[in-house]
Formats: sequence, structure tokens, C-alpha cells
Amino acid sequence: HKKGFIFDLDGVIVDTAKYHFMAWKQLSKDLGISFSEAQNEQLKGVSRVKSLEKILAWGNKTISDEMFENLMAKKNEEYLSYIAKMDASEILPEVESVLVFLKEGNQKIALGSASKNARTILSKVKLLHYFEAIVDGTNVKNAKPDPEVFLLASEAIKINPEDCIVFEDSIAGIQAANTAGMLSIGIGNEKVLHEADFVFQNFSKMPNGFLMSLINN
Ligand code: B16
Ligand code: MG
Repeated sequence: HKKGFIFDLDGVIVDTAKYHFMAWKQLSKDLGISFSEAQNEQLKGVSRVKSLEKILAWGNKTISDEMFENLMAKKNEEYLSYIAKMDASEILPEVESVLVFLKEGNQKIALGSASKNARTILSKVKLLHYFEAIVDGTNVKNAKPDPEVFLLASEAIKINPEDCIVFEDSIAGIQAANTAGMLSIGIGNEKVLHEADFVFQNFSKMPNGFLMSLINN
């Protein structure tokens, strides 16, 4: 059977959340707003625009549209300076062996991410060549939990949604996969991701034969 395997990026393939955190923290500091790791948690899977809106709301700040654009550009510049130093050592456990297994099994692989920097990051960590389609923040109009990102990915790899499997670390992403009619696999905390069909702390906790059973189902 040919299935479509759709991967989220941040939190599933690499932990770029720590770099988003550093960049948002600096921006908040410049604005005199406090910003905690718990707040950063709430920005996972959330677009750049929505993230800045949330930070400003937490700090009770209103700013001009021009200033908003400037801050977004500044945040991304700092974020990209961290990304520039990334290499394959930052790939999360067992991610590459899962990609190799799927590729060798002739399965379709796509990316479904909110990030506008997805291609840059995948190429930095040398995983770009595994992906037949990349749907990211540059293609998508409606953010997760809207299913658009995953539906576009399933179209791009020509696999029906019911034959697609999504790997996600955010609640919004799991909801998006469920709404798209796909099998949702949470990567992370099972208490947080309880709406997923399956949850594993990371790919190395996935039992032997699990991927094979998804392909054969
Ligand atoms: P960028 P994902 C998301 O990636 C991140 O989780 C989220 O924190 C970030 O704000 C968003 O991408 C946009 O990223 O600023 O690079 O366009 O988890 O959907 O892969
Ligand atoms: Mg994510």
C-alpha cells in the first residue's frame, strides 16, 4: 500500500522552538514585556504574525502597523542567525531512520509546517531530499487547527487524506490532522496531545513494526 506521511517541522524533525524562544525573548525585552517558557509553549505551531499579536496582547501593548512589520523582520533576522549555525546534529532522535525506512518502502513523504523558513531549515540539516512536497507558511492561508496545510500536502503527493498519516507536536496540528480525516500521531507529551490517535514521546519510542503496520493497514 502506498501511504502519505506528512511531517510537521518544529518539534518533530528539529527543536527550533528554542531558537524561536531566544528571538521572541529578546524582542519582548526590547518592548519591556516579560516572556516565559510557558508562553513560548503557546506559540508552538502558531504563525509569526499570530505569535507577535499574542506577545503584544500579553504585554498590553498596541503598536503601529509599521512598527509591527519592523518587529517581525527583526525577530526573523535574529531567528535566522541561529538557524545559520544549525547542522545535521540537531535532527531529533530516529527521525532520519524513519525517513529512510519510508523512502525504501516506496512511501510518499511531505512536510506540513507553519514556518516560512522550512526549506532553509531542512536544507541546513540535510533532510530536504527526502521530501516530495513541502507545504509551509509560504503556501498556507489558514493556520492550524485549520486542516489546509495537511490537505494541500496530501494533494501535492496525490494521496487521499484517509491514506495520510501526520506527525505533529502541537495540539493545533493534531486537531488539523483529525479534521483533515488523517491518522494523527502526536510526538511529545501524551497528556498534552491526548486528541491524537497515537502518541510517542519521540520517534525512538515508537515500537518495532509500528510504521510497517501503518503501511499495511
Ligand atoms: P516562522 P511548525 C512553527 O513551525 C513553529 O512551531 C512556530 O513557533 C513558528 O512561529 C511558526 O512555525 C512560524 O515560523 O517564523 O519561521 O515562519 O511547528 O508548524 O513546523
Ligand atoms: Mg510543530
